Amino acid sequence: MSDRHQPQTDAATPGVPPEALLVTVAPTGAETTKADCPQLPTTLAELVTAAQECEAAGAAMVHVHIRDDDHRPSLDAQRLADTVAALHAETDLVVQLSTGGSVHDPLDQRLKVLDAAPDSCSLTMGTTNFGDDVFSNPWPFVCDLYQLSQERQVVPEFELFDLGHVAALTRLLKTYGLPYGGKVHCDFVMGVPGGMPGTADALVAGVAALPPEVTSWGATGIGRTTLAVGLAALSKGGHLRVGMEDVLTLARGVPVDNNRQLVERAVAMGALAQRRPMTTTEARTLLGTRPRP
Ligand code: KMH
Ligand code: ZN
Repeated sequence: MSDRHQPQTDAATPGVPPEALLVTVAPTGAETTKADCPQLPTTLAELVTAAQECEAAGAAMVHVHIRDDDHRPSLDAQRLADTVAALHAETDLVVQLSTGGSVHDPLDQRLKVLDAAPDSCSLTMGTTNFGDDVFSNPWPFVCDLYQLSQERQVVPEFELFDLGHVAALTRLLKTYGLPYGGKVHCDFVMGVPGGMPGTADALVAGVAALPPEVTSWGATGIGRTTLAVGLAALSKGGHLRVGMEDVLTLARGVPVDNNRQLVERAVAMGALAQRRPMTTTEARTLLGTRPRP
């Protein structure tokens, strides 16, 4: 079999051994309410505590959505800047701000997220039906956000909700070149109602279609697809994202109490696959982020 479409994994990144597993935690998200899930970390203090616990459990990156004083999703510039500063002060995690926001956030505000100078930002590669809503990512917006990330030296994590998003990533890299730092990391976000299913078959198809510029990839399965996607990602040599943004139960009828539980489970799954949690230093090398402030 030709390796033309084999993903280049961490083995290709000097300083990051192949057994190192990047565990990203997405502790909050934008779509679950505090009323529905009081244990969701929505205040800055709760977020920092969750991040510290997850770092101790083996996470190396945090994917961040913030909330306002009423626990509603927010893209407030000062809050975002304060959040990045607090996470840098209190943890060594790679801080990735969501530019996806909530399904209701306007595109111009989502571009301004980069003003908070995170290490990394999410960058979704196309519009997706998202349950009963639409997660809007028109091509011109994707291009604007990508070029802004290059200018601001923020490393994007390309979010792939569908196979078409992989083709869009190929087109983006061809048109605008490599991200700041020269590495290309993407994350398959699977099992969203409207996106690709959270199955091993879908992951295999997505990985096979990745452009050769990709240097690392991870996956997350929404809801009950979390285990199937996580196990499939490990068996394909990928990395893992977990967290209460993506799943709120540990098993049918068993609620997640905190994000640390999900990171611990990801680390345990990785251990079965003879992978060990990546250090934050290795994660910065893998992703090509700026040196820590
Ligand atoms: N809240 C979803 C509509 C991202 O963070 O970039 C989008 C999302 C993706 O969570
Ligand atoms: Zn998100």
